[in-house]
Amino acid sequence: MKKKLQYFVHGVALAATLLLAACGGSSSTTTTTTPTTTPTVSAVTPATSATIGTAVSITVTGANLPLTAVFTLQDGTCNSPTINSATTITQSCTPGGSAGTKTITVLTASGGTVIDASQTITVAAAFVANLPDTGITDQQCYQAGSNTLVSCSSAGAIALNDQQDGMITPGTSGMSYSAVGAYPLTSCVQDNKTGLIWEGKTDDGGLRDKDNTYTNYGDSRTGDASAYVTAVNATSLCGYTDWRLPTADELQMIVDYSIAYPGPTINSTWFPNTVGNAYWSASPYAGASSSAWGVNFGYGNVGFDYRNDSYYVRLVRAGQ
Ligand SMILES: [Ca+2]
Ligand SMILES: [Ca+2]
Repeated sequence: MKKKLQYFVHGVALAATLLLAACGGSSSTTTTTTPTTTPTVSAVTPATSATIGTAVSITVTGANLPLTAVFTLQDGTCNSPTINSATTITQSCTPGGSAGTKTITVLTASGGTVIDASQTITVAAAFVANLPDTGITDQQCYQAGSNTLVSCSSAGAIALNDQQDGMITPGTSGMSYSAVGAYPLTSCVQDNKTGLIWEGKTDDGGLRDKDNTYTNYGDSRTGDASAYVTAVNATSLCGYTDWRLPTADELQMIVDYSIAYPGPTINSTWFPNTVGNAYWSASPYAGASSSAWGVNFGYGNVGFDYRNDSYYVRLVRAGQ
C-alpha cells in the first residue's frame, strides 16, 4: 500500500514536469537559455616582465571564473592558486624553455576543460654572468726561468705550460661593454659579460672627478669612500641609488692586461678618465683590519694597503 502511493506520487510529479516542459516549449515569450555565468578571461599581468627560471606571480582577471579554475603557462610550471575568486586567479609560475611569447591557458579546474587560451606573457632570457677576458695577448706567455713575457707560440712557452691564457683565448675580444641608455660614459657603462654597471669618471672638478681620492675606513667619515658612496647615491647616478664600492675581484674584472705599465690598464674608450694608479675595493684584508684590498690600474695588480691611505674610487652596482 505504501509502495503504491509512492509510485502514484511519482507519476503525478512526472506528468506535471512533462506538462510544464510542453507549456514552456510552446511559449511565445521564450527567454534565452544561455547561463549568465559563462566564465570569461580579460587580462593577464604582468604581461612582459617574466624571466626564464625566475618565479613570478601571475594574475589572470576575468568574470564568472569557477573557484576551482587554474591556469597553466606554456613551457613553464605553476603552483596552485594563492588567490581564486570569480574575477581573479593568482599563481606563482616559473617560466621555462626559451625566451618568447608564452600562452596562458585557463582551465575550469586542474586537468579540466579550457576556458580561455587567448592570453600570453612575454618571457625574457635569463642573464648569465660570465667572466670577462683578461686581455692577455698571444705575446704574453711565460717560459721557464724568466719573468719576461714571450710569444705564446714559442717552444719555451709551450714547454712550460701549453694551456696559458694567451694561447687559449688571446686578446680582448672577450671583453664587451655598452652604454647605459642615453647616459654618457662619464656617468656609467655596463660590462656585458658580468652584467655589472660601473661608474664613469668625469674631469670636471665635481663630485665624481677622476682626480679625487678617498680613505677607506668604511665609517662614512668625511673624505672616505663610504661617504662618497652615499653622496653618489644621493644624485641617483644613471637613475640608480644602489651604487657601492666594488669587491677586489669585481674591480680586477675590468683590468685589460694587454696594456703595459703605466697603463691605465683598462679600455679607455669605455672607461674614460681612468688614472693609472690604485683604486680602493670593499674587500677587507684578512691579515689586518686596518688594511683593505685595491687594484692598481698602472700595472693591473691587486694589492692591499692601510685604510687611512687615499686612493681613487670607481663605484659599481649590480646589473640586470
Ligand atoms: Ca684570455
Ligand atoms: Ca680633475
